[in-house]
Amino acid sequence: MVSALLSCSTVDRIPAELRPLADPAELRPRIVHFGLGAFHRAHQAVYTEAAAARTGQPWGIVAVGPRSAAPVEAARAQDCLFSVTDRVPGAGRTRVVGSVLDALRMREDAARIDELIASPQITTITLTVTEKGYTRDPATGLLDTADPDVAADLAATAVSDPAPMRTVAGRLTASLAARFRRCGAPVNVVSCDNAAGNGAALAAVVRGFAEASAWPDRDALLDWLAASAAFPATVVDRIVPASTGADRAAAEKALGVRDETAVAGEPFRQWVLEDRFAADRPAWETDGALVVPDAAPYQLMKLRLLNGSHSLLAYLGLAAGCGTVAEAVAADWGERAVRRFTGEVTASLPGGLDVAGYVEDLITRFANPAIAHRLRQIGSDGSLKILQRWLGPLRERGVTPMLVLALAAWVNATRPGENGGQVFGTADPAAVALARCWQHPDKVVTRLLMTIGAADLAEDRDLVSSIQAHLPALAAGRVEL
Ligand code: CS2
Repeated sequence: MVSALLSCSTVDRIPAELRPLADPAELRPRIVHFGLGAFHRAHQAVYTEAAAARTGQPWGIVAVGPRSAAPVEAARAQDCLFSVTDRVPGAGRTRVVGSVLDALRMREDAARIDELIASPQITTITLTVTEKGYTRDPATGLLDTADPDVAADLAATAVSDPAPMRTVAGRLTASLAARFRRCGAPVNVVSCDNAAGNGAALAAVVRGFAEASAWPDRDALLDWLAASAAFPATVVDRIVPASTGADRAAAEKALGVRDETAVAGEPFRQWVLEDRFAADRPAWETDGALVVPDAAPYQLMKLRLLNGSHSLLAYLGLAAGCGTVAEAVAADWGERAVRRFTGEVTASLPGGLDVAGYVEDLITRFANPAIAHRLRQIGSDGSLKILQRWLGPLRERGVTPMLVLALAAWVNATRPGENGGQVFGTADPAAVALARCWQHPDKVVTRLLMTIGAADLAEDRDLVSSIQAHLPALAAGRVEL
């Protein structure tokens, strides 16, 4: 028999202790979130629900799906209720989260998003749109006005009744402009993506869009943004692989109702936020978030150690035929690779951090056998991720052996595969340009580095030849440390 779908009308069928901490009927839309993925559900939605339950304040989220309709429709079919399972070896704990109140499509529901963001009842906007969602020029880190979608959105600002925006930069800035015009109330705009200086990066993208827009009031808008919109830096951390049928089946077993939007992740979670807010926000710290004067040391540690090692394991592991992070870290080279890599990268981190403890925890987290985190997922969008994860330490502290091996492993994974894709099935917004670099195998390293906006490194002959030297072994599936 097919069980009923999780929704407000079936939630009382699930065991009482697995029901939402805060009753969605008591919550109000006060946050707009861009990016309706598994990570948001298992991270900010969990913290926000706990903060609402602990303080009695009605913090609810309206989540916006920037691209495909499917996640939005799946969420709405369940009144946006979803379950989160904490995965530990041999056990798991599932419960339903009720902080997401509605889900909208960025293009089709543009008017509603505008209306929400323009209203003073929304005080906070959060984002998990991944690196590519920022539409930045990799070489400058600023808004890529040459991107065809950004250019189309900018052109739309000249029209009095603009077509719905295609990019998050366009929608967010246009909705902030509506807020400025209609109520002018201060607002927090909180990037929750993996990038160094993510708050400042997002602020630059929004300002860049406003500056390049055709809005007659853009100068006043820029002044308002500077005075009334806060863009704190944050560090978000929780390993949450893309959900699978097995995750949904496990959720159904625990709940007794079907949850097509179930997510599962490791029990560990962390959220560090720079204490830079212009308006009300949930008391996320009641659920363990850290609100600190300077998030940069935490950001660098997480990006360079955790995400840096993740990408390293992804490209080495894919070359060696591994499927998941747990498999890669268990390979005879896996743990050694993480230890050497983090050992080298530590020199690029600020002092006073417990790096040794962090690395030990990292190895345990990566090895969690209850989490099947696909290397193909982590290896996707590498042209953007490695800029954040590897190139900072390389530029600041110089070339080290593991950074060279890491880059070689990424180069190896950009090889064109069958059906126009990449050889290991990873996806990348620059896949076509990366594949083109392989038309000249003797120059491939230089061309790839140029393509990702790292012209300075492409000119470093020693670096290029050291990377090149690793390629035959990697192409043959050997990881040589
Ligand atoms: C991963 C991250 O997919 C990836 O590139 O490195 O999603 C990672 O799992 C999270 O940042 C952990 O907090």
